[in-house]
Amino acid sequence: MSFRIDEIVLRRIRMPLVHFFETSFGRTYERAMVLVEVKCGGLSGWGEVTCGENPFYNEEWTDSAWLILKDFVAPRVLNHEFASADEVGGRSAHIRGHNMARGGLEAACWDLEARLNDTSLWKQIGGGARKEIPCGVSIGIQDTVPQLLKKIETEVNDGYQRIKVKIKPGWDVDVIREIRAQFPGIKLMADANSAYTLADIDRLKRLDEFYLMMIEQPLAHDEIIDHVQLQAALQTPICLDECIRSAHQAEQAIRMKACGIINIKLGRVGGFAEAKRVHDVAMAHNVPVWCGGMLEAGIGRAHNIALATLPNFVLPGDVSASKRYWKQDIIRPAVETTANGTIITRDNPGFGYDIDLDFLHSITERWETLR
Ligand code: OSB
Ligand code: MG
Repeated sequence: MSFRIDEIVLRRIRMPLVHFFETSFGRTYERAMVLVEVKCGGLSGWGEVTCGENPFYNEEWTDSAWLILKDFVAPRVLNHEFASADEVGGRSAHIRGHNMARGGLEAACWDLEARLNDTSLWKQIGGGARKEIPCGVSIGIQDTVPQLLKKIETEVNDGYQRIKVKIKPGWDVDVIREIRAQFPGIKLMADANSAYTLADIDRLKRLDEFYLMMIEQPLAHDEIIDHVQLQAALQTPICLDECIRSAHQAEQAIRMKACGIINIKLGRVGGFAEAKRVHDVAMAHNVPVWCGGMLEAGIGRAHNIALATLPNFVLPGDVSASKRYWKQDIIRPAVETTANGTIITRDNPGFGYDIDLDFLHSITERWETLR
């Protein structure tokens, strides 16, 4: 259904994590996020900008996203007639980078369009290949190996279908060996967030011994070609995360054999339209995909659930229960998993959950209405 955005509300919220999250690029204790509300007539669509608080995962951070949206994206989309949400990304495609800021607004428009059609977001994007999403967890670097083993045990007992651990030089081969000794049968993978170079090729080859499902983004965030060389030397499939910001890059990486698996993050590729194109390219080449996470609050989490109903999301993703991240989430009910490590999709309009507006107000530090 066509629509015109007459108002955009940006909100900056702050939420402490129940446990710090550490990757090769740093430790996060608290998230600061921008929420995007797009209004049309009496209805609102909601999106969440998924970037970090600092430009270490990619070039974006919370406050850059605010400025990009306010100064460069909002003026291009306000009062513009859209035939469908599919067209929204194109209005800001001339912006270099900043996909997560652009994607937060784009995703809000898909939610709005679903609500205008009185349908669920997963139907609106053409998903629905499964009613239950297979879930994995991403476990950060811990202070000690016993602490990590304890966390893995908790998540395995909760039913999660695969365990991902973060690695970096000095927290890799020996740690994975200890995990495998205690959990020989679990589906296990490692995510390096670009912490290695080709000079580490021998060290990375030692990981082959532990039959990991995949190793995620071992080399530089913008380096597809080096991954080709590494993949040729490894038995373990490489999964690209940071490197894949568009369907074009996905096609190149697959054609060059830089990876065997792709992690799709809604924000990293600039929204649902491009995420679907990445999904389609991978599927056409028999490359499985899974849904990545960025420590999302409820709105981003619900969007990821919708995305993961597309047919080629055949591997467990980093989409897990709200309570692993938050004492209280901004949506009701909170996202929960089944004993089998799945999330059951909801049929309610839009992203399918209610926003706890009172709680949202209490954690909003700044808001601005754009017309
Ligand atoms: O590389 O997948 C990543 C979190 C922040 C930044 C990058 C990544 C991650 C995660 C966490 O792995 C996934 C999640 O639980 O949301
Ligand atoms: Mg990753």
